Amino acid sequence: MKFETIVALATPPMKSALAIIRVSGDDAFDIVSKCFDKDIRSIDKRTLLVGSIIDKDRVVDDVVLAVYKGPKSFTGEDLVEIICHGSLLIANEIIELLIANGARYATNGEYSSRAFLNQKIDLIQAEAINDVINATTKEAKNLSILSLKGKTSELILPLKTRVADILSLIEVNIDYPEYEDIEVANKDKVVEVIDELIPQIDKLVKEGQEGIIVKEGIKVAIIGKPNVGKSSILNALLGESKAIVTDIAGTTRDIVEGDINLNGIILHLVDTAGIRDSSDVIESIGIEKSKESVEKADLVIVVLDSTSELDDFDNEILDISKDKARIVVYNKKDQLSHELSKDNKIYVSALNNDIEALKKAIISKIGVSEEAFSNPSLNNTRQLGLLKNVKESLLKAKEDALNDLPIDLVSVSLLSAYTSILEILGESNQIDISKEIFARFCVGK
Ligand SMILES: Nc1nc2c(ncn2[C@@H]2O[C@H](COP(=O)(O)OP(=O)(O)OP(=O)(O)O)[C@@H](O)[C@H]2O)c(=O)[nH]1
Ligand SMILES: [Mg+2]
Repeated sequence: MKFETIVALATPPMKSALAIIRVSGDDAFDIVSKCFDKDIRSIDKRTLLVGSIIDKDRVVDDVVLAVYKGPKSFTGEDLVEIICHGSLLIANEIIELLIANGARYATNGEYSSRAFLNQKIDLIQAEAINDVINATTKEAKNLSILSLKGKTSELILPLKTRVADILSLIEVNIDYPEYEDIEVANKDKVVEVIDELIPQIDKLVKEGQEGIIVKEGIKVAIIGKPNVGKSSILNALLGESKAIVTDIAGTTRDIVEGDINLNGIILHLVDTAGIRDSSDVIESIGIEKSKESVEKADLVIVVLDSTSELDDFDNEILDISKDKARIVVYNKKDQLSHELSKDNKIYVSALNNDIEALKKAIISKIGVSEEAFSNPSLNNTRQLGLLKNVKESLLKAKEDALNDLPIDLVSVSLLSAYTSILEILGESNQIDISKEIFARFCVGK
């Protein structure tokens, strides 16, 4: 397969001391040689060169070249990094020159996809590159770096091996029944292996879900009647007066959003319009949005006024949030005279910035373990979705085995579990599964 030579600016498109232009592909050395004052075509190992980019006889810029001979490069192909002066004019001129000599602009993520296609990285690592760049907390960045280093991929290798073991045993039993020295792949064996794998998958799913929370944070909707102090709670959590607070019921009409980092987890907070019956058109739209934000939230904070009895609106709010992960919080505790510590309710005073109890409740409700911050996990929805497919296929195989279906039919579901495992790693299109399986046996030797 021939790879076209691609070029792009690897540094941000702004004025800086230096800029880096990356050129990668089968003709990278050829094309760069046409624009550089030295011929780099015969370079066969990683080399650093100083020289000039030349357009006809004119020097465009004095540069440093980092030359990587494939496959020992990020993309796995011949790759050159041109370190030039950090003016956009210069960088663009060099890129245009490379294009005029046969390169083309790289599309988004094309360097990583080349690295994947050339099997320098697997799909989990390719996804991690993006995650590292987009991480908003130190914890999220650390997790993504673990994935980039291949630690996440290692998590599913034992699973892959075990399913391949049982699959190949079945295949060998079917295809070579005359082999007496090979273990029999019967129904009990299949059930035994699956029973061993399911708890491991459940653990990976749980850790993955926690990893997603560390990486992406959670959406938290603050809901309640007008005037109970929702916006005051938002402001107290954010540590700034972002939402307008007044004693007029119906102050907040639209959604007000803000993010905080609570113990390493990003909370995407959403303050909403107070829920009540309203004839005001604008307020009514706001109330609809409040109800929608309950649907979208991962966690709902229901705010009640601790100085008054619950009314129909409070009950409606408790009802619409009853199936969600939620925390019910009693605000305005500064106005209460009775002893609070006797009941298990969460009391706060947003007015006095006294919201520690709420913060603690949020942390405990999110329930992310310490390990989720430092251990690798399958932490994106694609990986987790496929992992769930693996589990379903294995359960189907177990059911078929228990129903005494012929073993070759049982193996259909096992094969589908195996394919999903390969898909997690992005290997399903590259590897001939039967070859992979039979590589384990020396049948016919
Ligand atoms: N005493 C006391 N007053 C509070 C507390 N929290 C909020 N308030 C007051 O209650 C009133 C309403 O507060 P907001 O934060 O605007 O209430 P809200 O729930 O956002 O109201 P809407 O936007 O109208 O739905 C304001 O006068 C606040 O100062 C508190 O903890 N104690
Ligand atoms: Mg408000």
